[in-house]
Amino acid sequence: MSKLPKVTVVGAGFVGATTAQRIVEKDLADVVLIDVVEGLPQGKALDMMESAPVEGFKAKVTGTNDYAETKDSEIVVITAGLARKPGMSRDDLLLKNAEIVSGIVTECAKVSPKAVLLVVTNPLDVMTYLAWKKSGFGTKRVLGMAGELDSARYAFFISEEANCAPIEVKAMVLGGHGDQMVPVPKQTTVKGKPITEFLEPARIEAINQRTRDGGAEIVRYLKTGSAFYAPSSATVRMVRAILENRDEIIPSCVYLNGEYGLKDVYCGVPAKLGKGGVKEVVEIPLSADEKSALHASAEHVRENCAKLSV
Ligand code: TXD
Repeated sequence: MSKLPKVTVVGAGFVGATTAQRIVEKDLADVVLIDVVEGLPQGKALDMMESAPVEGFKAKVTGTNDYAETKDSEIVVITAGLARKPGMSRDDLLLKNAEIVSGIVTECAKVSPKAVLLVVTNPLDVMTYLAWKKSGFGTKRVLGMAGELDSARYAFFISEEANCAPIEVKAMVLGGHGDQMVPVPKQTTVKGKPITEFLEPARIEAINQRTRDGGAEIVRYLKTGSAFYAPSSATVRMVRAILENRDEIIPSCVYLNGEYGLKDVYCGVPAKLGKGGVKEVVEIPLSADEKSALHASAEHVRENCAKLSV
């Protein structure tokens, strides 16, 4: 049997476990699923393995609470963290998740010094910046997942409006993963045709707003948790692009060093992903409004980063 690459998924909650499941079902890698809660990753991993005879995948998933087992991972996906609870401020979440992510990155960098870190935990852009700082890794090897999810949501809403298959839509959402994300209609097409050529501006703006509220719409339904099917799909697309050196251009949270006029901040823009993580930050033409919205979104990320002592 050929040897599969090794991917660690930290956090065996909804996003982490579903990410692990998608990776093994596609035979992309052997997965180590790790969590602080004893028994949780072990139980979920065993349950997934018991689906292998039915699903027919060959990849292995193992559950653990010990970072030694994550040694020499090619990619570490970080999904661990708290969701906001009643009475908690955003700053509480920021500080608590920063503590969790810091500890995880320190452990992972020790045992997998060559890994690519793919951050999923919220607040996404700030946690990605923190992971970069804590890891001591180069910027190309630390990135975050959000833009691909936001773009997938945008694409789905447009497919409903245009009455076409979701896969026929190519959508683009930039900026931080928050209320200030920036959908880019001119770069969003149905069967190659920009949506600006056949949808009314008011309809486009309504869909843009639904996209910005996409996460909240799911939370309103679920009440006790947030989205995980589409987030895990988006994460696994990035994992696959990196593992298979696909050079795919995927909206990703990456370090900006002058691109789009932004410096020393992590923010969502299209990036070419392949072996080693980010191969290139791709600059696409933006209108003046889109550019200033991107800057405002990045400024919000920067303000939150300043609240952390990194
Ligand atoms: O677009 C995006 N980036 C996102 C981000 C889309 C969806 C969800 N997004 C965020 O991912 C969400 O706001 C959370 O911050 C994370 C994880 O969401 P999930 O829905 O998976 O949360 P769960 O089900 O509560 O799982 C979190 C797990 C849980 O099992 C904890 O025990 C574990 O994280 N946890 C830890 N594992 C390892 N180490 C430490 N320190 C730790 N602390 C908690």
